[in-house]
Amino acid sequence: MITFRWFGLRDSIPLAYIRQIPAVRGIVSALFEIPVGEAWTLDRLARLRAEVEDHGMTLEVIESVPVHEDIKLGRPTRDRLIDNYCESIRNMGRAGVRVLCYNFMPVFDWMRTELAHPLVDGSTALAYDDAALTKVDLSRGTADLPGWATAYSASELDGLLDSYSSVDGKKLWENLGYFLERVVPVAASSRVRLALHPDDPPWSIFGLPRIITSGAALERVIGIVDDPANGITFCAGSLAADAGNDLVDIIQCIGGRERIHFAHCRNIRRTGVRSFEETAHPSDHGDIDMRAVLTALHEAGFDGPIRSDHGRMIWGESGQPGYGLYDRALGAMYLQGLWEGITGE
Ligand code: DNO
Repeated sequence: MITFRWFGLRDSIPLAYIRQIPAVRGIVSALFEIPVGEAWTLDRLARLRAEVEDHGMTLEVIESVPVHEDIKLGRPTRDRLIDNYCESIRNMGRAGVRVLCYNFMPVFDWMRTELAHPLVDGSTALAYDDAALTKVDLSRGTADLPGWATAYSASELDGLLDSYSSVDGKKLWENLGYFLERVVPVAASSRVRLALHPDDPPWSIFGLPRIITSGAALERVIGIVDDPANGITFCAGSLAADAGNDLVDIIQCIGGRERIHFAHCRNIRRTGVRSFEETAHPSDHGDIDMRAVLTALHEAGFDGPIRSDHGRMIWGESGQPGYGLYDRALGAMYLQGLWEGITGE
């Protein structure tokens, strides 16, 4: 099913507009107002679901319940925070929302160095260049980071980065394992499928460890707790930023074991080593063969939610970087057309 991300009532794009994109029937959303670490209540989740259903669509995915840094750092407070996470999962199950997309990236979620990078057709898109990232000054906290959603002051950021000096990749894997061993059984009994999002971009930034960067890493994740509830989000654009990642191969391996629970399908063009620009969704605009991706997903038995991902800014639109209406709607239609051609549905 083709889905669309909606940032709740604070989103400048109303559900009524999303409903008018012919392909889209499912919504991907979250409770953005709940502080990280607190449990999500059934009441709030049920209200979100009702809001979506009132507009003739279904709430297919929660993206994301953020994982508190203390869990990633393995601090003693993690047990209480994991209990809260489990409570959010139980309430998702009770509210009838079946897929939870989350990530395990230290401090920063997705990262770009440009939010309005000009493309040849006159549109703008998000872009990343490792050389530019090394020039970003973190002494003012996150103030100089383009589009970064979670604001940290200089001292908060300093403290966090400092705490990670004792957490390398190995430790981060251990902490992920500790988390999964506790949340997966709860997800399984709540009939919620966990879908870990790969790191974006899939390499270390600012000296912080990043571990969910390749097919091998995703395979390792699903092996930590061998349960269908322990799955992944297949994010084409994130994984493709590293030319070493063979998307079809990854889908065949993870999808063949029925562990892909959600798919983000956007395109990118690699502009150098550790450097890329986001493009329009169709295959001939970037480095990703989208038909091959969707064919592999279908052949692996995937029939879960798919969403168009970051869109360019086109037709004079301004809005949240990557999350305007127009280009994501074009992407949704393209994905639906490909999917129909491949599956007949
Ligand atoms: C970026 C998104 C990510 C994603 C999280 C999942 O646009 O794909 O921010 O939502 O990493 O937890």
